[in-house]
Amino acid sequence: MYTLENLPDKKKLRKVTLALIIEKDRILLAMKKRGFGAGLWNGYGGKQLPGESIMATAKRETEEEIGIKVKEIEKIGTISFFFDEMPQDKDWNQQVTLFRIKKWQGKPRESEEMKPKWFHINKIPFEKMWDDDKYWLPKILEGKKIDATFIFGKDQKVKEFQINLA
Ligand code: 6U4
Repeated sequence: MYTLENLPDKKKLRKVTLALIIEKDRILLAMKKRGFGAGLWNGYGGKQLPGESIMATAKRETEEEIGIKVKEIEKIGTISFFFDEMPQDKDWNQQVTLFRIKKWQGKPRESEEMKPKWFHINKIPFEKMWDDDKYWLPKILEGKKIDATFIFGKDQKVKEFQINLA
């Protein structure tokens, strides 16, 4: 069982990206249609490929998943996830690098993996998102940068967490 005081080396975690578009009063989320987090609204992103910078991963995955061309992107945080209850053979533990897309071209469109949709920032569907999002996303909406760690226990619920401002 993981605790915040007893975690494996974060450097060894598998690296993935998560990107968001946030405007004055709205945010573009996307419904994950398959794989990790299917059925949940989330940012767009995925696994870093060998030899690829993490920023290039964020751009590529966003383009693949919601069909826009990313022109300007900024790193806004890091979140490490550890899962107590999952089979250890599958690599559930992961480190997400979080990005905000500041300039892009095109119109968000549905792909095989995700279906994008704009939400008012006062109507974010936290009950249909990963359980951790309600803890950290409000800080991002306030313009803060974060360095966070989440430990998931039973039923994919957050058991313990820490959010540092970066
Ligand atoms: P493929 O191989 O593309 O089917 P898949 O298993 O669907 O992979 P992938 O690579 O798309 O997963 O990556 C998972 C995505 O989910 C990344 O964008 C990061 C994001 N993610 C993972 N855990 C999360 C969590 N607890 N909260 C959250 N996003 C999470 O908000």
